[in-house]
Amino acid sequence: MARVAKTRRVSGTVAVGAVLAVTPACSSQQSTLDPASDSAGRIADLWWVMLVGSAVVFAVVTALVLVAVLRRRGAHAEPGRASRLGDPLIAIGGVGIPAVVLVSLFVLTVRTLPVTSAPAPGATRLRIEVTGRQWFWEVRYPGRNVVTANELVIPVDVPVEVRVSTQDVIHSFWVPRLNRKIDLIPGHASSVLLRAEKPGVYRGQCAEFCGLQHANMAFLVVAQPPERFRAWLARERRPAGRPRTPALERGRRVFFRSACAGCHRIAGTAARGDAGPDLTHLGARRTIAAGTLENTERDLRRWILDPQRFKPGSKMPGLEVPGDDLRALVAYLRSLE
Ligand code: HEC
Ligand SMILES: [Cu+2]
Repeated sequence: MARVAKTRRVSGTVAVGAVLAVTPACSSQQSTLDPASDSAGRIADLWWVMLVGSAVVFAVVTALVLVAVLRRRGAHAEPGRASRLGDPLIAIGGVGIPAVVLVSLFVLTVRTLPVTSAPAPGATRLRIEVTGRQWFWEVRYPGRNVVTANELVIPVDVPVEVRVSTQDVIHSFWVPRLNRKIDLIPGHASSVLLRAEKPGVYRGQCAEFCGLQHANMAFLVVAQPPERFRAWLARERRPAGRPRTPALERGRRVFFRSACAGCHRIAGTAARGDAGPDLTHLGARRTIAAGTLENTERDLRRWILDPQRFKPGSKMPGLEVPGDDLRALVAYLRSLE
């Protein structure tokens, strides 16, 4: 007896453990099941309705199959008897119920669509322009002279229009906790609405295969209280200042000597390259290379020496920068806040 009880308790613990192990995955930085906006909430609701509905349909069909198998056992079926459309069971189960299910899903979907669709032009006070590139996201705040990459900072509880376009192939902009996906189609601008209900960091991801490094084309949406957002915007508008120490000055010189300036822009300096992300405020970002690495001294060094190791096929070549120069270069980049 005691033994049985113990086994039950153990299997109960295993079941609870399994549920707990799965739950964090549903409340992560990037889960459609942990919505943080009205639009994403409605999408999640629709998903739950579909999940529960399909579970019920699956259970009923399985039960009917079992009944059919068990009832037929031993008896000889009369061929052709049960398959006429006039048979009420066929009419209800094969036509009536599917029609009700499909029409309900259609109505629910059509009612969810408007909540997730783009804002009317001019309906929001803030617009952000995002350009997809193989394999990073260029982010601009038009009229505010702010350019950054792979990180959108937005004010909490304010509707923001994200206008997307692409410079090369098709990409898709998707922040699962905030709204639907929106495709980036060459030669065509589209929009999606973001409105975060609470401050936080929401991870996004390219959701349309766009080449070798598609999987390493992530980004973050950082939602902040309005006054912090305004302070961020004010900092981002400022061009880079002059290096404050000789070590940083050395880093700046290494930057210009090592071909970096040909591909990267640092506002306030002669670096006006456009092949890679704008580095004017690199130090203020959380990640580098579209979420592939942390924005730390160690990862910056590893990235500059061998980008191809982390993102094979990336448009940034590996560059040989000797140890001391590299240290100065990384310190200079980190000072760009
Ligand atoms: C041929 C063009 C090219 C050159 C030269 C180049 N880069 Fe890059 N760089 C890129 C591209 C493209 C990316 C984006 C890679 C990606 O995420 O796929 C990038 C990304 C970066 C990033 C990450 C930025 C971010 O916000 O994600 C840093 C930092 C960087 N480069 C620094 C440098 C430095 C320092 C040098 C010079 C030693 C340099 N780059 C030279 C093209 C270049
Ligand atoms: Cu992609």
